[in-house]
Amino acid sequence: MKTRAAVLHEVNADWSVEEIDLDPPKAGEVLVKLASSGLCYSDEHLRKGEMMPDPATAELLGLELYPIIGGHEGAGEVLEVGPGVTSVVPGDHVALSFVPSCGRCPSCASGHSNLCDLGAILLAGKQLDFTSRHHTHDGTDCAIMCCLGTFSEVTVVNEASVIKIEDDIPLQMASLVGCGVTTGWGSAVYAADVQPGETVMVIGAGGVGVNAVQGAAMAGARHVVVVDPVEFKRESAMNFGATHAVANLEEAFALVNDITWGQLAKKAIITTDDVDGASFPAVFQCVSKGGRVVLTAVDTFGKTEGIQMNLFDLTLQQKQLVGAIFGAANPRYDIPRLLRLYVDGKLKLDELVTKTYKLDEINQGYADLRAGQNIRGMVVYD
Ligand code: CXF
Ligand code: ZN
Repeated sequence: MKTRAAVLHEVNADWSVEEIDLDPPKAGEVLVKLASSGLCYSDEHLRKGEMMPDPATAELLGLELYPIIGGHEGAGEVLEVGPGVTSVVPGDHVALSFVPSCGRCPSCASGHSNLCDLGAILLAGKQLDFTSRHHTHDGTDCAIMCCLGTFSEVTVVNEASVIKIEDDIPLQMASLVGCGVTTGWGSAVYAADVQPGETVMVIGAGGVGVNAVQGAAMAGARHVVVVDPVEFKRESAMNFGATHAVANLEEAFALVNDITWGQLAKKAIITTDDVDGASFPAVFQCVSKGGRVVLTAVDTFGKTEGIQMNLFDLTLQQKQLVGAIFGAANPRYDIPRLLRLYVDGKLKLDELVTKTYKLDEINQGYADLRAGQNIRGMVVYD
C-alpha cells in the first residue's frame, strides 16, 4: 500500500515528508494506522547523527542507516496482522513501545523487559528479521526508528512492540506512553526508587522530565526541585507536581541545601535533551551521602569523553550513578498501568501536549522543540 512518512535521507537534513510503499505484515508483524506521534528529542538526536555509528563504522557493521523513517512514540488501530500474531486482531487499539518485549529472554523473564534481547536491533532500525517493509518511491529500503517509524501514517511493526490498550483511552494520549511518559515516570519510580519524604531533583523539564516530576510526586517525594534554564518549562513543571524550580545547578545546590537543612537531595534524575558531562560534579554536589543520580538523558552514540568527576567522593559518600532505559519500566505492565492512572485522573497527559502539527509541519515541530517552546509537540494524523 501507499502511505506518507517523514523520512531522513542524510545526517542533518530536514525531515522529508513523502509517499512511501509499505509491504503487508509478515509473520509476527502488525500493520498499524497511527492516530498520532509524539515529537521526542531522540528523533532530533537521530537527525543530528547522534543515535548511530558514523558512516564508516556503520559500513563495517553492515548497517544501512539511511533513509530512515523517524518516530518512536505512537498509538493507533490495528488494520491487519501477519501469520502467528496472537495478542491483537484488526480493530484493536494499541500503543507502540519504543522497546520491544518478547516475554521470553532472560531480561523479560526476570521482570526487566525494558532490556529485552530484541532491543539489540533498535539502532539497526529494521524489522526484527533485518528486512524492510517500508520503501521509498524508487524502491529503496527504509530503516525505521526504534523498529517503529511512527512518523508514518501507517506502519508495520513487530508484535513485540505492540501493547493492546482499552478502547476508551484517547489514542493521542496513548501515544505519549510509548516513550516520554513512561521513561520519565519510571525514572523516578523505578530507576531512582523515590521514597516518601525524599528530596528529588529533576534536571531538564521537557517531555520526559515533567513525567519524572509526576512520578516523584506520586511516589511521595517531599520536595521535587526542577532545574531548567527555560522559564516556560520551569513554570509548566509546577503544574505537574514540582515544589520548586530553579534555572541552574548553582541555584539548585543553594536551594536543596537550605530546604533539607544540609542533607541535600536523595535522588537526582537527569532528563536533559543533551548530556553535559561537565555538569556531573555540580549534580553530585547536590546529592546526599548514599544518594543516587539517574541518567535518563541519551548521550551521543560511541562518545566516551566529556565526564569528569570526583570518584573519591563517589566511593566515600557511597553515591550511585545509574543509567535507565525506558525508565526501567516494563512495557506490557506499565503502559496499561499508566493509562489507567490517567483515566482515573491521577496522571496528567493532556497537559503535556503543548502544540499539535500535521505531518507536513514536522520540521516546524522540531524547530519549536529546539527553541524550548514545547513540552511535547505531537503530529496528529487524519
Ligand atoms: C531513546 C533511547 C535510545 C534509543 C532511542 C530512544 N529513548 C527515548 O527517547
Ligand atoms: Zn523518546
